[in-house]
Amino acid sequence: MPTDTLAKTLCPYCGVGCGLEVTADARVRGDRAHPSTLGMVCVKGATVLESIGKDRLLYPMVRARLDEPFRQASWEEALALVVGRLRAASPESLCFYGSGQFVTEDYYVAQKLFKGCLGSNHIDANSRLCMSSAVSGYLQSLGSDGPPACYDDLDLTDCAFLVGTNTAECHPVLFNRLLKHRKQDLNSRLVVVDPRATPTAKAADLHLAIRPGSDIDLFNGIAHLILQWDRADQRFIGAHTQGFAAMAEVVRHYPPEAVARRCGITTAALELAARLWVNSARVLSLWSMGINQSIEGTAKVRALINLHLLTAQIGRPGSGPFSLTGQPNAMGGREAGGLSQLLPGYRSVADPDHRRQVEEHWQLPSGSIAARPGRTAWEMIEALEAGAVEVFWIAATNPAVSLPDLERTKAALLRSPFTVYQDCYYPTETARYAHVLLPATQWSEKTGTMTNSERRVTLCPAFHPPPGEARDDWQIFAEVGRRLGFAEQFAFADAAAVFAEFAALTRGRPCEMTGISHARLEREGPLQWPCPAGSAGTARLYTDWRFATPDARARFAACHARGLAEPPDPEYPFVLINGRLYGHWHTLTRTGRIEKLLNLYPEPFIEIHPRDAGKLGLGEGDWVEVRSRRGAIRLPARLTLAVAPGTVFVPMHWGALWAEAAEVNALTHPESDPISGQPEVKSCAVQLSALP
Ligand SMILES: Nc1nc2c(c(=O)[nH]1)N[C@H]1C(S)=C(S)[C@@H](COP(=O)(O)OP(=O)(O)OC[C@H]3O[C@@H](n4cnc5c(=O)[nH]c(N)nc54)[C@H](O)[C@@H]3O)O[C@H]1N2
Ligand SMILES: Nc1nc2c(c(=O)[nH]1)N[C@H]1C(S)=C(S)[C@@H](COP(=O)(O)OP(=O)(O)OC[C@H]3O[C@@H](n4cnc5c(=O)[nH]c(N)nc54)[C@H](O)[C@@H]3O)O[C@H]1N2
Ligand code: SF4
Ligand SMILES: [Mo]
Repeated sequence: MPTDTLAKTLCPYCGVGCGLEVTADARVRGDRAHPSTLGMVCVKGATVLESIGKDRLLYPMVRARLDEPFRQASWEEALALVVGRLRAASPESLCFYGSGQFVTEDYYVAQKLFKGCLGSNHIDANSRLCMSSAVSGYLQSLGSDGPPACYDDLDLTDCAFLVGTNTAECHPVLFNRLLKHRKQDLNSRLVVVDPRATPTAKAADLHLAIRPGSDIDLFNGIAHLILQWDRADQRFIGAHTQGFAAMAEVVRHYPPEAVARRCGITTAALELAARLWVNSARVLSLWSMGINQSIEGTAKVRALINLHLLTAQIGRPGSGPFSLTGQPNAMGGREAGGLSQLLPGYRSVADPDHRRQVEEHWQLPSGSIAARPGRTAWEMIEALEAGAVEVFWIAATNPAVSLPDLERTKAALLRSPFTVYQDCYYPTETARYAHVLLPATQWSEKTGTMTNSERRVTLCPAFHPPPGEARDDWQIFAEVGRRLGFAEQFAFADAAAVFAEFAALTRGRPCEMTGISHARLEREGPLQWPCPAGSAGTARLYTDWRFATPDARARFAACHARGLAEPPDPEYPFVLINGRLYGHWHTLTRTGRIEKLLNLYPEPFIEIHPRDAGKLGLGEGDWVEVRSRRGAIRLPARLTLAVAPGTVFVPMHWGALWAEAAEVNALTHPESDPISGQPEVKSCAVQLSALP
């Protein structure tokens, strides 16, 4: 370690998971020794320290009613209040909503408390809005969750196929790595599938600007051509897959002309994409929210994996399906069982053997864990509406900005008889809906592990003292557990002990981490799972083409395209899509407090095609009212060819604290994928009108 280094850690923003070094004089630089990112960082990682000390929630606060002001309380008083409410409530009436910004230790202790000790599976996370469709897509197609590829594959691929990901802005370090590879290997190609000409799309060899929601048409159309050209790998298909015939029957109905028409692209572009796929020795597909956030997100993921299975583009260097994880530790969340249908170690609550294994590990009586998957994030909102919730505990997420249909969401939050909100900052939009605020430490103040998109686990040590009376999230859950009478279950000495107990529960599972401990991570640096004891970690999954299904065969999916849940119509003629900007993070709790980043992006806006703007009489900078069936917002117009006529784009970042009437989720709807439970927050139908 360089002598001026105070700590080595991981960037707490996106799922790239860049290794960082923090210096004694509070500078941040890339950690060249971190195997995932070799010293690279983007502007968010480089400036993260500037947000850590600002506007912190320093002590617990309580109030009896939402229309009263908060008053400062001691931890003793706040915890007694929370524990009393938990004791009085039935498991069915408890809901916990957490986050991919927890460390794995937070996640694990929360699962133990809720699913184990309190007997409630109603514990979900914002990953439901994020990676949930990738989880179910991997599970159904490959037999288990877990991205099969690794970052080295970015340097080895002949064709990177980027779908519904604005990698240049959202996973910038990986994008730069792809660009560097393309410079060095002049034969490698970059294909981008995105309705909007994002900075990612602008760098592509081929940009397919498909209509929002037409991804399955595209994937099935490519599969159709692969079969028509007789370019499927029949040996691989025969030996390692199931379900080929049913898939082939479906894609028969996706001839190029019809597909091109539905996607709004030319047949030539479609054929070129298919040719690039079949003529490249190694194809790597990367995807993110343009795929997952959809009522058919699971099917989108699976239709994309179909292409890999058709051509044996998996389990080999430079190839494979590769979901780009959103949050820094959404991966760790999945490992620790952080969705309402999961248990730690990639187990599911619906499986009696899995429940028994976890109950034994937790030393809880058989039957402690409920057999039914709990509520998803949106189902918790519906439960609030139905008056079925006694305690709603929210931590490390800001649902009063990030959940869909905000008017409904906020009305539901107002109905909660008792909401606990555990965050680092104050104010946030969600604090308005809380009865109890619990101050949490954040990155740099607590020790824990995070897993990045390539399954690599990094230790993030505490190197700042906690501000005020803030406590680590897992410590708060453990203290509540002890007060509820589970002294033995929550007797952890430190975060390393939490990790050790969790890792032991992954033995023999796809995400095995029994070879990983805090001590080893500190000594040897980050490690990639599966990593059984004695292992040096694993770069790629399925290299022997044995998949995680009972018969070791991967599954083709036979799925027709459904399209958008809310397509445009004469009354709401525009499709609104939304997403992220390079310098901002989600609901601005950190980046809104960093001057440099605010100056880069001072205010929200709406992108409109000049032809649409002309029809509406709008010029650059003119104010527009954007209205959906659920709400309306007001934004200045940006005229650009980046969106097609009929489509508009709005960034997701600005909540009520940061701009007036600019919340994109005032417009979105909660229609969700029936398999993954992931809402289609990516798009909805809107009407536009010029404001005076
Ligand atoms: N700068 C920055 N980086 C981040 C984050 C951040 O807040 N700021 N957040 C992190 C998190 S949690 C996440 S989940 C990721 C998200 O990373 P991305 O998914 O890359 O980000 P988004 O901008 O939400 O959406 C990606 C793209 O989907 C496109 N899209 C919309 N509809 C469709 C469609 O029907 N089909 C296709 N193919 N594309 C469509 C949009 O035009 C957009 O360009 O970013 C992570 N990284
Ligand atoms: N329309 C639309 N809506 C979306 C999306 C979209 O693309 N479009 N994307 C969705 C996706 S992919 C995501 S991931 C969500 C993100 O949405 P949110 O999860 O609401 O976003 P954040 O602003 O990251 O909120 C994280 C909160 O956790 C706090 N925090 C940070 N670290 C810690 C910690 O260690 N402990 C505790 N207790 N608190 C901490 C921060 O202060 C902040 O308040 O938004 C979703 N909503
Ligand atoms: S690419 Fe992601 S992980 Fe890396 S520095 Fe930027 S925000 Fe942090
Ligand atoms: Mo996300």
